[in-house]
Amino acid sequence: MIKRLWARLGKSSLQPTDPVALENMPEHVAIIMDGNGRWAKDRGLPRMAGHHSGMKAVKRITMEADRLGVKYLTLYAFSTENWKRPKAEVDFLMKLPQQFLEIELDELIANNVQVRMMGHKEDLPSFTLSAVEEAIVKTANNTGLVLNFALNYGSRKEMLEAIKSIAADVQQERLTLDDINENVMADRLLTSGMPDPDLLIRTSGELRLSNFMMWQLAYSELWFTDVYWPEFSEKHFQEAIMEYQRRARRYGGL
Ligand code: V0D
Repeated sequence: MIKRLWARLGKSSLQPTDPVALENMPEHVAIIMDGNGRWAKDRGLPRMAGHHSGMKAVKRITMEADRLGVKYLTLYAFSTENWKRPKAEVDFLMKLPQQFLEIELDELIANNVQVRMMGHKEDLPSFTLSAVEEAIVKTANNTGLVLNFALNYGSRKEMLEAIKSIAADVQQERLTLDDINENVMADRLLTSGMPDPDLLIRTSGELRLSNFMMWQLAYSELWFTDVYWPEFSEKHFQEAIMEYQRRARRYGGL
């Protein structure tokens, strides 16, 4: 007997006969949370209102991922390129982790969620980093969903650092050229110890990776929607997962 979770019927293409099959869940879902600024602009609101509304979607999708049994949820919150935005916007964004955690950390703990961060810590303001690190420490012994925030993250930088660390080991004769393989590389990426994403979701209609997890997404299913991130609902998340479950995953084999 196959256990199925029936999606509520809404305005999407979801049909009442389309179930999310709980036995074929993606283990790791990664999301590019795009369209917060555009969502605000369409409503005549400042971009910051879009970012704030996007935070509510983070909460919503985290809870839904947990409920469905997803093990890892990686969210692209701030890229290494986002520093080019106006200073006022960057300043606002850097306050969001603390704001989010003040409101949500207790419930995340109650739900056994593990908060993690992937990115380059050096350039982050100390109040941002300390809020995130406090959440990481407080949830380190939890065993449920891993909620991994990509914060000041860039895939090229991540790969360059991995390559430099391998080169240093070769130079110091701790490794030879023949020792270098995909596992050696994967172990030095910020996702070391995590499985690769099974599914990438990008909202707001852009069809690019934008320097996000380029090594790890090599075999992932990609799912794009025009929906802006602040409007991304549990129903849209289920839709993405159902599409993932429908696709034959062949890993380039036969
Ligand atoms: C703005 C949409 C949660 C994307 C979501 C600093 C853009 C809302 C966090 C967060 C952001 C990060 C780490 C953490 C807890 C929460 C967050 C940023 C932007 C960039 F430990 N939302 N959120 N961080 N936005």
